[in-house]
Amino acid sequence: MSARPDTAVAQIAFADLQALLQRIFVRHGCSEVVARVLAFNCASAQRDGAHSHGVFRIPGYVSTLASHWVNGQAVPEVEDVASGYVRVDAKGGFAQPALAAARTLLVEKARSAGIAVLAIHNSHHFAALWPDVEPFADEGLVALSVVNSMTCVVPHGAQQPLFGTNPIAFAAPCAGSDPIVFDMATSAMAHGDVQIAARKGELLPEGMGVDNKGEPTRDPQAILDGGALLPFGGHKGSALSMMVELLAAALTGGNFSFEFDWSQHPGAKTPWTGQLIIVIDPARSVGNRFAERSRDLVRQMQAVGLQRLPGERRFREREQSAKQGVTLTVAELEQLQGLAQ
Ligand code: NDP
Ligand code: PYC
Repeated sequence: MSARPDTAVAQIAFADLQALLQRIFVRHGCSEVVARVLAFNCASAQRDGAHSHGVFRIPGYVSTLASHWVNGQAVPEVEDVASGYVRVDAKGGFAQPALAAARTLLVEKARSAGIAVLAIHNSHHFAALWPDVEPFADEGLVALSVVNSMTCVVPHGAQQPLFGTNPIAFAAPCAGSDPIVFDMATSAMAHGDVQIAARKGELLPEGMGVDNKGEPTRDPQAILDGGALLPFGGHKGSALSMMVELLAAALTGGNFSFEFDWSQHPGAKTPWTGQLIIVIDPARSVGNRFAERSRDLVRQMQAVGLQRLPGERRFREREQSAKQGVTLTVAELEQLQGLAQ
C-alpha cells in the first residue's frame, strides 16, 4: 500500500497544465484547435479553484470522446443571421470552440448594434460557464449566458426529473477592480459537486435532492443512483431553470435536457444541448459610466457589510495560483500524465 495520502498535493505552472491537458485532448481524438480551447478552459477552472469543472472532468471528457458521442474534430459553422444575431451549428462538437469561432463577429455586432446574441446549437458543454462570459467584461461589455445540461433536476411541484442543472453566468466590468462575475447552477447543487461529495463519502446539506423513490436524501450516491436534484429556491429556481431550457435549447435549435438519448454511447457524459450568450455594450446607453456605476454599487454593498462578492474567491485563487502554481492532487497529476501517453 502507498504511504502517500490521497490528499497529497502538487503544484504545476498554468502553462504546463494547459499543455498537458491539450496533449490529452489531442491524444483522445480532438483537433488541435478544439484541444487548445478545452485545455485553456479546464486549466482555468482548476487555476481558479472551480474544482467541479477543473481536472476532475478530464476522465469524463476522455470517456465521452471514446464513446463517439461528441465530435472532437468538429468545425463549427457560423451564420450571420441579423444585425444583432449570430447563430452557430457546433456540428456535434463542443460549445466553447463554437463560441471561439463566432466571437469576433459577435463583439463587432454588439459594438455596432449595442446588443448581440449568439445562439449555439448541436453543441456539448461540460464546463464552468464563467469562462464564456468573463472575457467580455474584460473588454468593457456586459454578458449573460445560459446552457442547459442533462435531465437530473425535478421541476418544483413535479415528481420526476426533467430539467438539467442549467447554469446562468453573468459578467460586467467594474471600475478599478476585477469584473463582477457570477456563475451558478439553477439546481440546489451542481451535479459535479454531488459526484465529488459521493467520491469523498460526505453527506450533503438538507434540501439538495431526492432518492429513486422521490424521498428527500442527504446521500449523494442515492441522488446519482436513480435519484435527482432539486432546483435551488423552490419555485423560483425552477422558473429560472425552465427559462434556461427555453433560451439555451428552444431558442437556439438545440436539444432540451430531456431530449437526447446517450444510452447507446457507454461512457458518454457531455450534454448535447445548446447555449445562448447575450452581449451588451453599455457605452450605448451610459457612455463610459457603467463600470463606475458597478463600482458604486459594490462599494455600497460593502458598506452594508458584504464580505464576499461572487467571483471574488476565484480571483483570489487565481492570484495564489499565479504565485505558487495551480494546485491539484498528486494522484490527479499522475492520472493526467497517464492519459497524455
Ligand atoms: P456555486 O454555488 O459554488 O457558486 C455560485 C456563484 O455564487 C459563484 O459565482 C460564486 O462565486 C458565488 N458564491 C458562492 N458562495 C458565495 C458566498 N458565500 N458569497 C458570495 N458569493 C458566493 O456554483 P454552482 O455549484 O451553482 O456551480 C458550479 C459550476 O458548475 C459553475 O461554474 C457552473 O457553470 C457549472 N455548471 C455547469 C453546467 C454545464 O452544463 N456546463 C451545469 C451546471 C453547473 P465564486 O466562483 O467566486 O465562488
Ligand atoms: O455540474 O451539473 C453539472 C454539470 C452538468 C454538465 C456539466 N456540468
